[in-house]
Amino acid sequence: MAELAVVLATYNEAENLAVLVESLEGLGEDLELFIVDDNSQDGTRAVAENLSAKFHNVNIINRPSKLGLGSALRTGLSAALATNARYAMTMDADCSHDPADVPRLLEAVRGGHADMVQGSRYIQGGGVCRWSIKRRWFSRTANFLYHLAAGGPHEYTTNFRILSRRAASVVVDRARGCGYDFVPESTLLVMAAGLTVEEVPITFTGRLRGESKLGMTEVIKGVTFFLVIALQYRLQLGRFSRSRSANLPAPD
Ligand SMILES: Nc1nc2c(ncn2[C@@H]2O[C@H](COP(=O)(O)OP(=O)(O)O)[C@@H](O)[C@H]2O)c(=O)[nH]1
Ligand SMILES: [Mg+2]
Repeated sequence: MAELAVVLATYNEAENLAVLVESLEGLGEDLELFIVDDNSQDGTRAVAENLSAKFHNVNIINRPSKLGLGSALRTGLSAALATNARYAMTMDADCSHDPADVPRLLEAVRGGHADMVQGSRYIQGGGVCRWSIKRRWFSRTANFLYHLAAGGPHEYTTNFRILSRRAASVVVDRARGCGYDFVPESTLLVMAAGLTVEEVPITFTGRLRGESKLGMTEVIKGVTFFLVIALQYRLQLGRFSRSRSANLPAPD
């Protein structure tokens, strides 16, 4: 059983995946990797198979079609929980998240003060590179609205995070979002379950190669969906958190 199960959702990441996996393997941490690929058309699957042949801890979950980032992360987190790994991590597979930051996130979660430790761009010491002004503006505005609506952390849209087993179970059991909306929703679910979220500053470097799959429809859908569940969360916090937290698995 590895200490940390890493979930990498991939859709057309053939040019980025090997760079990322080689860096993760070079960290010297105790990892088990799960690549969840949605029938990418650019040869990602072949890259993943080569990596799996090279590294015994690389597992591949092939899905028939593009079912959405959230759906892929949920599938990967379920597989991570099934391994009995102590923690589960998600990160983008396009090299936007620096593997060199993983030990800092891991150190923070090992400290035991939080059930979810996330790499945040929008706290002191964090930042963003290689992003257009427009993309920065969207991201900042969405996070400002999310923070205003739900309180909690300064960032809700980071997919670079480590979850304890009980936080991962909460997310797998309760999240409804299948696309990018899954990311802020899961932060909210972890908070609603009465679990603590800690933020560690990261510099987000933007994708190495290829195109972003985040479209405007996803952005609008994501913001609307979040604001609705944030309101629900605000209105029903007591009921929502207490009735559900009774079913939580025991702490690690
Ligand atoms: N399996 C799977 N992965 C996805 C899907 N959509 C996005 N991804 C992956 O999710 C991560 C973030 O996507 P990206 O396009 O970089 O979004 P951005 O960073 O917000 O621009 C990348 O690793 C993508 O390959 C999907 O429908 N299925
Ligand atoms: Mg990206």
